[in-house]
Amino acid sequence: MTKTLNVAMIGGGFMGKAHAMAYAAMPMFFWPAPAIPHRKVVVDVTDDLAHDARARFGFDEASSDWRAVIVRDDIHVVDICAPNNVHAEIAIMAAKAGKHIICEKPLARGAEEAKPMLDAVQKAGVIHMVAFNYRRTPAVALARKYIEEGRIGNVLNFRGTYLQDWSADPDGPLSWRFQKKIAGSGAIGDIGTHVVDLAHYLVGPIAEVSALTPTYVKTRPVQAGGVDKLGASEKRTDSERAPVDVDDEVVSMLRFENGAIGSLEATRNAWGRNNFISLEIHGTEGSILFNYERRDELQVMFRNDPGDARGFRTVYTGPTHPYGEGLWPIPALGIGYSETKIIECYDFFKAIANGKQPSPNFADGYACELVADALIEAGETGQWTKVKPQMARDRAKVPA
Ligand code: SOE
Repeated sequence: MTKTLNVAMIGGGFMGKAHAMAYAAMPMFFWPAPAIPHRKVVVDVTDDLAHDARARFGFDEASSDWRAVIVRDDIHVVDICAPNNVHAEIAIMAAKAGKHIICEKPLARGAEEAKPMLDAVQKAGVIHMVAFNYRRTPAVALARKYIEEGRIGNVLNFRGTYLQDWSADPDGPLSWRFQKKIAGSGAIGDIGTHVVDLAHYLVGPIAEVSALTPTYVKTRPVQAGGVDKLGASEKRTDSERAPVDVDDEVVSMLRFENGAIGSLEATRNAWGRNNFISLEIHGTEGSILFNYERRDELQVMFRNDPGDARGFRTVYTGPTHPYGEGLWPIPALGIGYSETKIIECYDFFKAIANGKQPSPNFADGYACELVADALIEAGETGQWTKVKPQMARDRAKVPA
């Protein structure tokens, strides 16, 4: 019989919504499910918020005391959907209590904080995952399949961008995402690490970076309460302003360990861009393009295509592509953000059922933190900066 695993979810905001929905929907898509997630306890910062989240997201219980919840014998999985500054404390305590852990990205506020998290999960022998969901878009998984099969030859160049505009308005509130002590960094950690994860997934480890990391909006209106408010819809012109101490944008050149080169750009200040994750990968035998705003589609061009049909063509992902067995029966019915989270949940529960680490796990999350640290340093010094070499060693310790 399929096993049921009780989940304690810490954080009932935007990400809590995405994860709760995935717990409910995963067995509906992937059946037989590797294990059934049971929404047992949701934790938020106040009892009121926790009770709201329980009613809305379908959990049995609500709590405002995560420490008491994560050590309970009836909890099997701890899901960290809280801001970055509490990831480490929760993950380390959950690992010591022997719980499997899924943690929202970025793993931590930097490599120094991520390393003890990695050590704790490895010591405890629990299953761990970092929620870099975009690699779970079927078209991105298809890009990886093509690359692994050698369909575009050796990768020469990777171009990755993540552009949004929710922070372009200077009167948008000073959410925790603009505060170094909570977030660790700005666009680099919040969305740049998604691109770093995609670069690692599709090309391989990044060895060295350059970076420009400006802060355009130096102060923002102080926000009432700790709730994560994104965007101009929440703008305030009447409240006191406080400093922003993180980057608004990163523009970087990359050198990969395997000799490929590339570039990475991330900003939340690009008017007109909503969730524009674009990838362009050139190899010796072809090229691949992906744009998350058209996420059912992968554009491909192979060198050996007939001369009179040269050019990019569009492959619509569907049942014959990665994860197609569980998703929709006809291509182009529509893959959304929700589907990426459902697939993430499926892979995580499969990893628990099989006792085999998924990817990206905490070692991969730590590797992204090492790159994020290098981007910050390169932005400060103006110098090409090597990614700290622990990366290769620690990645090697964890089974793929
Ligand atoms: C805000 O930039 C944000 O919510 C990110 O934190 C998420 O990782 C991204 O998927 C959507 O935008």
